[in-house]
Amino acid sequence: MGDANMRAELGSPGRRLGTLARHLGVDYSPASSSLMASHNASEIVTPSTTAGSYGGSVFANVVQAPEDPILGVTVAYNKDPSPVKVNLGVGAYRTEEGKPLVLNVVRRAEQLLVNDPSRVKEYLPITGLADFNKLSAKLIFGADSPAIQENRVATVQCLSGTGSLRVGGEFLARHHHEHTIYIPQPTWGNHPKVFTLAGLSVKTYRYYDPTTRGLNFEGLLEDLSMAPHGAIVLLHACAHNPTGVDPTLDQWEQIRLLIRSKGLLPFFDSAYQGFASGNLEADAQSIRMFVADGGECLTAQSYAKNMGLYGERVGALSIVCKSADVAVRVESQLKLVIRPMYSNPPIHGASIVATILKDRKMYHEWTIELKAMADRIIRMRQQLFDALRTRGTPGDWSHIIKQIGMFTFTGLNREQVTFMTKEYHIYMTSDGRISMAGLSSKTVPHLADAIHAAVTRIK
Ligand code: KET
Repeated sequence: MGDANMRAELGSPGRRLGTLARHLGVDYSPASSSLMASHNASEIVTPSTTAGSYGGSVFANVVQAPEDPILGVTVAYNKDPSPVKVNLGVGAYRTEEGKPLVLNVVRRAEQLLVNDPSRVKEYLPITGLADFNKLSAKLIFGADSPAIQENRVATVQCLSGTGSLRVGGEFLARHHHEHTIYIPQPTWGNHPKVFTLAGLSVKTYRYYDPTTRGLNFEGLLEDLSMAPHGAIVLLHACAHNPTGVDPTLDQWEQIRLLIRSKGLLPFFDSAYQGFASGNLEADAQSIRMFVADGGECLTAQSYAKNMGLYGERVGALSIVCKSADVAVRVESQLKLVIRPMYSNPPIHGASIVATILKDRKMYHEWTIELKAMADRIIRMRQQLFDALRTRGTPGDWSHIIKQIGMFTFTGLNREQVTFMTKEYHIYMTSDGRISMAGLSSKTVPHLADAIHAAVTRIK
């Protein structure tokens, strides 16, 4: 392929930056040397002039980028010397003692792996560990899924949920006729960045209604019904982040009918399977409804939360196709996306997952540990709700017990959050989201005091 063709195929970096800048509402012109950044767009796109003169660094004009809105909360937390500090920013599970948890079944799988002398450190294929891919598809689509039986699913191991979304986004930018992706408003903060840099054009659909603290179902249907034919729709499979608000099964069915009748392409982000209800099958229901109708969809799976494999970066992208021969060709193109990006994925985490998923006893043990994590989060919801009621904190806090998954979208505003961090050393994202998984019975009273003070002192 000639250089010009290659550029045309990939889309120029300038065009991608331009698209990202437009999406984020900044004035970017590749001809000029600076980017007039508003809010936080500069963190990813700011090109800067280089010093170029002898002695000075060629990077002298590189500007300091802001911290990530979610991972930056942990950076600030780590710098705080206070003994009462609590990190409710990142969605990472903690025990009642406030410690990170490695599941027993994960430890056991790792022991088996290190004790097996036949295991080597060779490169995996570009698509990753074959066993892992098959088992991941089964986990999300169901063991008896016709799509799997008919070999219509192309699955590739990727770098956790984020990497799966990015590879899927890049594949769509190259091979799908419609480059617009609709994401919910609000959504996980990394979604717009991942998809814009993948070469897609990001638009939003209404999702959350702050007045009811529930789903804006009318708005959602209206916005998706206006989307152009073929547009991609990003859906959170369960435990919507940050709102904790999921459609009911009836509402999912209506969303499915609309998506299929308009010829839209669903792209599921499944980062919390098992974390919403404690049940892996129930949390995959939305996706399975779409696969059951024989239509196409994409799914990005993460094992960060449900197996506690955060730093191992284990995930999978599955593309459900109409026929086996399409799936073979799709997989061949996914390899062309992955090879120049990171060549092939890491072996360790995927081997842990495959070991657990293929052994009936270990699988069972995992479901029990997973349920225990989900149940502890649900207990934290009840305890926080009770603590606010006891304090007579003004407002209706029932959404704390109604919302689903790792997070509570509290409704606290930016000033109240800043106050809680400054006065109570409670770290959370500025949109008022708290990670219930970071809370324990010991820290609930402290958080309730902070919320009470914030809402009574700051309107
Ligand atoms: N999708 C959603 C909806 C999501 O919340 C996360 C992570 C991911 C994908 C990516 O996870 P990965 O570790 O790449 O498998 N969310 C938490 C962590 C983060 O922001 O990276 C969070 O929202 O706190």
